[in-house]
Amino acid sequence: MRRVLPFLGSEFPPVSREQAYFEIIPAPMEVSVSYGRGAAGGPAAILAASQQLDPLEEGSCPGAVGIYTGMTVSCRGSAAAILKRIEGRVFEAIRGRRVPVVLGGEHTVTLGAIRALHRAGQRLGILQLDAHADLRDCYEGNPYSHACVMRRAVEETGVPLMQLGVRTVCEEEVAFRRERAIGHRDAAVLERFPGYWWRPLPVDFPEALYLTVDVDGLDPSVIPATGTPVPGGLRWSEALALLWALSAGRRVIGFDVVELAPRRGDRVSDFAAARLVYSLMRLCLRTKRDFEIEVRVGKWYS
Ligand SMILES: [Mn+2]
Repeated sequence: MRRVLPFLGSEFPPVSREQAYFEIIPAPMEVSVSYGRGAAGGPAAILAASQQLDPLEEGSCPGAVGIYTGMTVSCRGSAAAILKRIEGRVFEAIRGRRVPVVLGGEHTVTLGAIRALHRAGQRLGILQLDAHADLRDCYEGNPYSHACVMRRAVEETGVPLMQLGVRTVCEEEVAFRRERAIGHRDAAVLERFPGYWWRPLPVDFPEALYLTVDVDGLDPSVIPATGTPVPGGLRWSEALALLWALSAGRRVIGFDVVELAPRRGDRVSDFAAARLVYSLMRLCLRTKRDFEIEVRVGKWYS
């Protein structure tokens, strides 16, 4: 584990872990990258770019509640070992009543976060913004590939899932969506029927939400630096409006931003990803009112 630049450390004095509302967990995992490489550089690039953010985000100041940036999770060893470390760090954050903010790394890191929330006894639903469904059973021989992460999460924990902005799927994924009644508002549908965006989540969708944002869910013109870019994604303001609309009346209890693969000379992508993190913090605080997570401490293991 190593120290990194604290998120928005340029604007806010450091807070202790105990005082913080948000805990940033840098997780530069890159085991299963299938096309472009570089996701391991994502967390450091986001933290560096965050130094250029302004403290005000559309009139509010999310950083005022305290952002603690934890040590970088060691991403050496097997996927199983890395996921266990991420799970431990996320569990620690929620046990301390902090909102976990995981920075990837490949999308697989999300599985560690979902396992931790599930172990804590938190009933939750996932909103996933992504170009891909990530519902394959196995990809390139690896069940922990980034192309399989949401399937693992659903199979292991039964968590309800809503997919947003997807625009490339395979037959196996379509079948799994049907079998598990996975909600999806794919990019093509959003494009053709914009009104469809504003439909609230199903009434039985859990009140507590975890957001997983694969930066390739946005259009590659917004964040080009990602391993598997796909044209036809959401624009910046569309993506945020969609997440705001769908989380209305619900609580966002944690989130991740994954798959930024920074490239030399491309400051647009790094800064957009950092701003995305800060915007999502603002979204979390909208629903701060009754932020509580029930944690069964007895189930904690070290
Ligand atoms: Mn993904």
